[in-house]
Amino acid sequence: MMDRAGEESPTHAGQGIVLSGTGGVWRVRREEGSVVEASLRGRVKKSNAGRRADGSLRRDTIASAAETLKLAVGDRVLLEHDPSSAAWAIAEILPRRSRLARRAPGGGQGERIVAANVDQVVVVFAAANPEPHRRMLDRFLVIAEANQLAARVVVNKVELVGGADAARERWIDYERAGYPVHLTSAKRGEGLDTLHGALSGVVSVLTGPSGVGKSSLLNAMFPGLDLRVGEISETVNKGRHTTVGGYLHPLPGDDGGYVADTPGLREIGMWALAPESLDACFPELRPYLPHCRFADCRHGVEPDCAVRAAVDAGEVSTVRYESYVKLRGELEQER
Ligand SMILES: Nc1nc2c(ncn2[C@@H]2O[C@H](COP(=O)(O)OP(=O)(O)OP(=O)(O)O)[C@@H](O)[C@H]2O)c(=O)[nH]1
Ligand SMILES: [Mg+2]
Ligand SMILES: [Zn+2]
Repeated sequence: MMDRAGEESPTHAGQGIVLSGTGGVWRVRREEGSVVEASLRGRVKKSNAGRRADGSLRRDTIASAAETLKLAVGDRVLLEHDPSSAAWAIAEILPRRSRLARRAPGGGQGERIVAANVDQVVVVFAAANPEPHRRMLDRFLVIAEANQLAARVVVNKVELVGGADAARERWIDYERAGYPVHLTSAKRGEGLDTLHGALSGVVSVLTGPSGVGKSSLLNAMFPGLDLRVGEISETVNKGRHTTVGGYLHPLPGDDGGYVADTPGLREIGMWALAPESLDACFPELRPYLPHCRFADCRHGVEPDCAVRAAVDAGEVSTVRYESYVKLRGELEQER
């Protein structure tokens, strides 16, 4: 496009989805499938850079540096292309339909957005090597619930504990709580068809501790992704993550399917989740909540607690209930 001075000006170049980036250059997948590197238009590095000499605000600084940090993988953006410099720019971030956020590392206040426009969270653990950590699984599920995202559980490496049937009983609490549970072996190629089906056509965040086989599962289901797989002895013992940074992968041969393979999240905070909101983050407790004697029941020592009664009657898993009590205590301490 030519403007009056005969110079080419940036043209609108459709929508894209952010695949990766760290604040400077973002890799954006355009609608027809090509991937371009784009900068956020008008990104300002200094706080006073947004004003002209006469003091008026420059239009191109609407996106401030702080907003830049909020751009996340999965964001849908409007692109511009400058034909003279061949540069791509992100002109606008489209409204998000959902997001997965967690607290910033190091216990800071700022929330960190792991991914935007997410349909579901897939929490991956290993049946063994590394040993599964149930309390950590419960935390991942609470984070999904607190973000109002559907969640499913994958238990990988089942061949190490005698196969899927032998492993199933240990995870029955999660099925009873309403979460789909996939028992898989990336190594043996077991349970992958159903999981593949669950990932098709939607945006998923795959998360879980380091070394459980997240990248291995994705490689096994989607040949062509070629994700890096780490040696367990290295990654687990030294605490190094094989997967670096968040990255959204378009699923090969699957139109509309994306998976964010996030590095094993070490610090999983609850980002100031109000203690009373924890109730609703345990789906199996929901039917009992209206029946406690006190509306603000903490389901601990209170009399006539319907939740405790359900635990005593074997209707709610004792282990999950204990997780609830522990997390509730932590949230109340943070307050
Ligand atoms: N026995 C067995 N080993 C597996 C299986 N899946 C993966 N592994 C091994 O587990 C180790 C870790 O696998 P990765 O796929 O790198 O694990 P990850 O979850 O992506 O780890 P991070 O990227 O560090 O978060 C590798 O040595 C894999 O070969 C499985 O089904 N059975
Ligand atoms: Mg990985
Ligand atoms: Zn109660």
